[in-house]
Amino acid sequence: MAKSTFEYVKTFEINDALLPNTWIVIRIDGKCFHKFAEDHNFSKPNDLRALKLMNYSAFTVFKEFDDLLLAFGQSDEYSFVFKKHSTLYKRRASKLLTTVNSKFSSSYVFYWNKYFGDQELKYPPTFDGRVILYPSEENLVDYMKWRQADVHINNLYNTAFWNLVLQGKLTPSQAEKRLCGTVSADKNEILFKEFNINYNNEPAIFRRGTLLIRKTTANEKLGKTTKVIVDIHDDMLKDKFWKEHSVVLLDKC
Ligand code: DGT
Ligand code: MG
Ligand code: MG
Ligand code: MG
Ligand code: MG
Repeated sequence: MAKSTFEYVKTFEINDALLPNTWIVIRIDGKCFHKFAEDHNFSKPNDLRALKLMNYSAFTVFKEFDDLLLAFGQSDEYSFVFKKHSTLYKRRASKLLTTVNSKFSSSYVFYWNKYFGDQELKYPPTFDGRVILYPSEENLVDYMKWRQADVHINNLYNTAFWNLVLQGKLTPSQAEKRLCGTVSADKNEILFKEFNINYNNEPAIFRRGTLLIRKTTANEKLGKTTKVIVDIHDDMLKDKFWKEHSVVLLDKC
């Protein structure tokens, strides 16, 4: 077909192909989820329905793209890591980011009722997104550790804070003052001494977030191996974890 005289406008499009040979991380995060959580009666400090909906939405994304190595979620955010040699969408940043975000966001709405039952979804949620490239294994592992350390810091604080408010009957500002300047050990002690809570016994999904990976399992009936997506809540801050999982997680196979 002959080109139209208008077609030159296509040359205005920017080439946003990402650097080859680097791990592509896409992180999405709920917009104003402080308010969204209030508006939808999320329980405090953690709402299991909300976490499970995030995980299922991420699973929906993970299932769609074989080039996804792993995904990690906590609170209102999810990180998706593509294999370093992925050529999906010619590594175009906007195409990757918008497709992942769109699939995740629509899944969050589509599966809302599956997890929230009678709790009405009052308005469409928004997620922002960004793309980050990591050139070395060390950088990628540190990224994962950074996000998991964030879960730990926030969850320990929030668990102490909401126990002080809900069980301890402090006002939010009194609880804030009480926790001001405390280190992890202090918060653990408050939880243990005042509320009889051993923080280490809190559910791992709250303390560590959720990691989605592909696990190879032997299917004896079919006589072959199949890959299934599993969610785990392991401690990624320990180097042992990376030694055990490096083949799968860093795509060394
Ligand atoms: P942003 O991301 O800058 O638009 O603002 P936010 O408000 O989304 O802030 P962000 O992403 O730093 O923090 C996540 C918020 O989501 C946090 O303020 C509390 C809320 N949130 C997430 N998960 C839960 C939950 O399970 N229960 C409750 N009550 N709130 C949650
Ligand atoms: Mg934010
Ligand atoms: Mg947010
Ligand atoms: Mg967030
Ligand atoms: Mg099209």
